[in-house]
Amino acid sequence: MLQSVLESAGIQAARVESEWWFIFRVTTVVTVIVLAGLAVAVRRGLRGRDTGASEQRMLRYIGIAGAITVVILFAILVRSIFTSRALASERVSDVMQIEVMAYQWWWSVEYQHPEPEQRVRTANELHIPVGKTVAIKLLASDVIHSFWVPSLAGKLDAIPGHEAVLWLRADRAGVYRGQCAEYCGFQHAHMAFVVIAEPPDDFERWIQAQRKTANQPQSPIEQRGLQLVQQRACVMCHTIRGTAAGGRIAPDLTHFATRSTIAAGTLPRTPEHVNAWISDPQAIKPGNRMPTIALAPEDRAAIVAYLEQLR
Ligand code: HEC
Ligand SMILES: [Cu+2]
Repeated sequence: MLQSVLESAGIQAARVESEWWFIFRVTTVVTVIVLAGLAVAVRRGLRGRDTGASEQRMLRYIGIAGAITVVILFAILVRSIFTSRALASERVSDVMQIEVMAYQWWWSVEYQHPEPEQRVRTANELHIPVGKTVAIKLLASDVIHSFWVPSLAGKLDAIPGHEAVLWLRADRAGVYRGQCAEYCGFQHAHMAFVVIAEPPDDFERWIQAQRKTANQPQSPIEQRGLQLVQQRACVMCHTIRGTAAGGRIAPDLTHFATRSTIAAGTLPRTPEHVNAWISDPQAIKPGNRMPTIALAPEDRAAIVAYLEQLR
């Protein structure tokens, strides 16, 4: 799993990386020259040798150094402007639209489609086809967050009441980790996500599967799990398409068991972790917006069995 500006896997990220290397090289050279100058001055000073320079010559040196500094800063500015323009030029007309809504402290992901029933909603995990430009429409429901997948694109703030768009393209298949990059409260550090870039065929298969309504539970324990989910408060916050659960303020669970983590990258999705989460979400991610709901252990086990077959 990649999460580094210096391991770019797409055209936008490659431009940011090349900008990073430019600034790094220039500032390294400047640092070396300044330190060398300092060393020379210190040696001369220790030997008690006068520089022999008149005040006028000193002023001239300072003037020259100042001018070089301005030129270097200007060069960095000009290059940054060209990088920004190049990033803007990657905007093509044939894009895939994904709406991402940031919540304290997780991400809701919705694949747009002209027909509402073809839209797909998931959480904390984006699948994208390799080589296709994706326009991510970024929204925030509460406070300011920032969407950042270092290997694929630069950061973009998600601001309540404001719609921002981030363009990215993955040129290599892989799993790229992202993270909220704007302090947004207590669990800001547990607000991660993954972007899975896969060949277009795999992506197509994935999205077709996600469009389906939730699997019908088969075994008695799974059926009991569904019953419990529909009777308890879960339905007020979570959606499971094809059931009575239609809440919109928590991660969509329709295909919950296809995801690799729970609670925005906090834990891998294993039955044990899901059980622990439902038993006491506040112990795992203190302050998060899911309340602890009292459930008998066998009821909890039934809910976990049901959730784990939501493939
Ligand atoms: C008041 C709203 C609310 C209720 C009620 C609620 N949840 Fe949640 N649930 C959330 C929120 C919000 C999250 C995301 C927390 C986070 O990651 O910060 C969540 C996360 C989860 C997750 C992890 C999902 C993922 O993909 O990360 C599972 C599983 C889950 N809830 C199951 C349940 C079950 C089962 C019930 C009923 C017993 C329930 N929830 C009741 C709000 C709620
Ligand atoms: Cu955040």
